[in-house]
Amino acid sequence: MTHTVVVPGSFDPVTLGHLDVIARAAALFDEVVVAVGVNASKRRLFSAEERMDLLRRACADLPSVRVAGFEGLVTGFCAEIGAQAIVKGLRTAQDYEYELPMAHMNTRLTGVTTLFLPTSPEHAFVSSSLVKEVAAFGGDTSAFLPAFVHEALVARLAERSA
Ligand code: COD
Repeated sequence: MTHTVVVPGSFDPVTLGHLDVIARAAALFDEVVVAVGVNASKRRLFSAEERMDLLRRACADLPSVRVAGFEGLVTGFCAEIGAQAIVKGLRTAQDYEYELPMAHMNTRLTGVTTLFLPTSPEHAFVSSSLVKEVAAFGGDTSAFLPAFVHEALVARLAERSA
């Protein structure tokens, strides 16, 4: 039996913290589908296509990882592709408190199980939103992102402020 897991997120943009979780999931399961939430009502810095493109480049050296977009509930996407589990990264106790009710709800909805992987300590404070905030005020975020994502972020923020 092939074990397929879904790593869902906004990935606006993908960080080294996300990639750490994706790579560790890839080492544990046959197939990892990185699922990018395409929620039209939410304002994002990067479009869904851009976020998926950056993720594909970032995961190019992980052959068992593929990137897809999903709309609606993550449970619906898992059922559609036959995934056995959802994998989430846990950075802090707040992440756990936020994620646990979602994990229970998702199991209640379709039976899908959520697995939590603790973040590597060096990435525990990294989030897309914090990285965007630091970059927007001119701080150096290159240590938290793949080089081409850092370039895309700096370019996008420059466009926005022009
Ligand atoms: N280290 C490790 N893990 C990290 C790091 C880091 N530095 N940064 C983020 N992560 C993990 C997060 O904990 C999360 O598990 C994942 O990476 C994605 O993070 P983000 O910030 O890109 O994505 P979110 O949290 O905005 O994604 C939200 C979803 C799209 C997954 C969620 O809203 C969702 O499932 N939406 C669909 C509707 C749905 O099904 N809702 C649930 C109802 S119960």
